[in-house]
Amino acid sequence: MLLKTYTPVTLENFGGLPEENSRYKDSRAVIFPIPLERTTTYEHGTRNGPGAIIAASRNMETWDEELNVETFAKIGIATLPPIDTAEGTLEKVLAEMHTTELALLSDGKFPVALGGEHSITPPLVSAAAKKFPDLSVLQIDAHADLREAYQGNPASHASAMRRVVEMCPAVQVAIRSLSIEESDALPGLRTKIYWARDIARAPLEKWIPRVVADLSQHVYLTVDLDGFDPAYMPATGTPEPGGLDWYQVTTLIREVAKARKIVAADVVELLPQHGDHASDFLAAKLVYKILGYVFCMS
Ligand SMILES: [Mn+2]
Repeated sequence: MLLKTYTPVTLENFGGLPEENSRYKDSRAVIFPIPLERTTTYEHGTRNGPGAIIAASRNMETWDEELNVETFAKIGIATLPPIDTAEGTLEKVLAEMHTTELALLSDGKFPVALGGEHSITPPLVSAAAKKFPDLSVLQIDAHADLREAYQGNPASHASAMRRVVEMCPAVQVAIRSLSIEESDALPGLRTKIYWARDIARAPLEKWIPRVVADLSQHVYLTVDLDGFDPAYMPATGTPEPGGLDWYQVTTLIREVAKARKIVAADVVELLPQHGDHASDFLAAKLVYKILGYVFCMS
């Protein structure tokens, strides 16, 4: 029985939302925290990403000044408890993610997975591809992540998009780092790359409509936060110079949401740093913006 004698602090949900706006049953969006960190190769700590995003989101203004909407009040945003990624084999954890994503989509929800490392994306995409056979994937990332395997592991973060393009076509935006092996493999892979060097200084109207045109009707969105320039987003494990800024990324997502149906998303690779709150807030606001663009533009 619930005590009624005091006002409880709300649970650690995204946005610090009241219970009536964060019930699973009534929410169209569901935050799915996945603190996976198994194959990280450089700086560690991305397991703390989901917690930092949710903590920042609880101090975020929930009125969207661009869309003139209180997004959460219109759609409801539920937050699942983080999935236990520390116990069991990587295969078991990936299978649980896949099953959960499939269940969320079957319930008609819009899942936003919070990473954690980029290895979470393939099992989520495979769930979305089961529901939406014409699915394509829009990836914003510094890294192509197209290695056949990395350090002997085909489920590595560095192979995430290789697994994805085995399932469905991809459009990769802001890419500026790949290996010779990936470069050689590119012509045979189902992917279109928008190199950071070609778009970072180009007018938005020169490239965003082309990205939209390359996507199918149903789109899975994966944002590796290192797609942003490290000046805006220093808190990642493998930062690369020469990335995109806030308005480039959000305008791209807005235009895709207008012309296509984004059916699920993930935001991955935040590596929270002591004293750097800006990165956590950027990630939190990006998640909220994605929901605004997907649900509140018409
Ligand atoms: Mn990356």
